[in-house]
Amino acid sequence: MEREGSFWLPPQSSTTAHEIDALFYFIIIVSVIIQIGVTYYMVKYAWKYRRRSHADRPVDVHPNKWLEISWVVIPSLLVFVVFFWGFKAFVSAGIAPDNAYQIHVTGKKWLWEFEYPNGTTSVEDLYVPVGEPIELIMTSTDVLHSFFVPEFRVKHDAIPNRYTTVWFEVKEEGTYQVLCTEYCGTAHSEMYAYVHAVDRGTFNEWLRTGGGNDNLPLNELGASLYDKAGCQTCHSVDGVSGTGPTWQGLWQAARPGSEEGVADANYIRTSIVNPNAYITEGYEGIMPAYPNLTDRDINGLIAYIREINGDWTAADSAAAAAPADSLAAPADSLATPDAEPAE
Ligand code: HEC
Ligand SMILES: [Cu+2]
Repeated sequence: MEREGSFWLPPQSSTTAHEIDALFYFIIIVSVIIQIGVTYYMVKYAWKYRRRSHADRPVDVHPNKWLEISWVVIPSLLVFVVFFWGFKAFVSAGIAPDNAYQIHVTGKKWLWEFEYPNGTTSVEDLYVPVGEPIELIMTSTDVLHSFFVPEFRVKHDAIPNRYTTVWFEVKEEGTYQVLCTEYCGTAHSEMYAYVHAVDRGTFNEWLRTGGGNDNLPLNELGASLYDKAGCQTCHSVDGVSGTGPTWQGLWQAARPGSEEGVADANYIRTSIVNPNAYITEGYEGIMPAYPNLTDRDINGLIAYIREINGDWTAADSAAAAAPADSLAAPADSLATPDAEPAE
């Protein structure tokens, strides 16, 4: 699985990358040749016709017809070549094959969310089968973002209230970085994700298990969501406050205005499903809502917050690891799946 880039460009990991690169190199090489030629004659004539004495007079210049025709015709031809070649590459990179597998992509401040045809969702991890065309149907919930995978030579804006599409076919299994290339605010530079190109079997299994999270104990599910759902861009677990408050010391901390006056399971649940219900003192209400998190996901996040605050024991893990229908482990402290958040 060798992936080599060139001096300028990362490896060509999608089936259309070579077309874009060939055009890029063509333009670079032609430009360099023209640049050298122009600079050479510029310097040469600047020297040759430099001012030598006050008495100098310009000489008559007789235009050379063929020379003049050539520097009109050759550059024009080059422009046409670049146009038609570029147009062809643009069209083939822009129009997905009919059999492409479609995945919905949502950009939001500041994470990428992916939704698969069977309802599985994931954040920051885009799993795709290798060797099959994948079409992304993209939009944004807030501002302009831009989905960029350098190794695929794929880059396209995700725009609010509108769908845009890109497609690619990954050539080799592996993990490829996604960046946001539209300056979109505070955590723009951290708005990345990964494309995991895996074989069909692994992909099907990943899809079937809802992103591989179905059989994790709640606290581990929470830990994985902390990363995957993008909570870590704003919340630390080590006491450092970021865009949002740290989760260290959160469990059972005083939260005046909430139902019980402390950060319990209900408070945390409400903070996630309806971020503006309570605004933590000293912070702005900029946390996005997470409509795609399931009840089990939320229970997992609560379990994880309890764990990092030393309130999660092995017994809780055992109870939580039990079959999915005995979900909400200790009934008194974990939100039950159908409990409505207190408003
Ligand atoms: C864009 C930044 C951002 C992201 C991403 C984010 N949050 Fe928040 N979160 C905040 C801010 C800011 C606050 C404080 C203001 C408020 O209460 O809405 C907050 C508050 C909270 C609180 C209450 C904390 C307290 O000390 O009272 C919880 C719980 C919480 N977030 C959970 C989550 C979870 C779980 C995720 C991931 C699924 C998440 N947040 C993702 C910004 C974010
Ligand atoms: Cu962005």
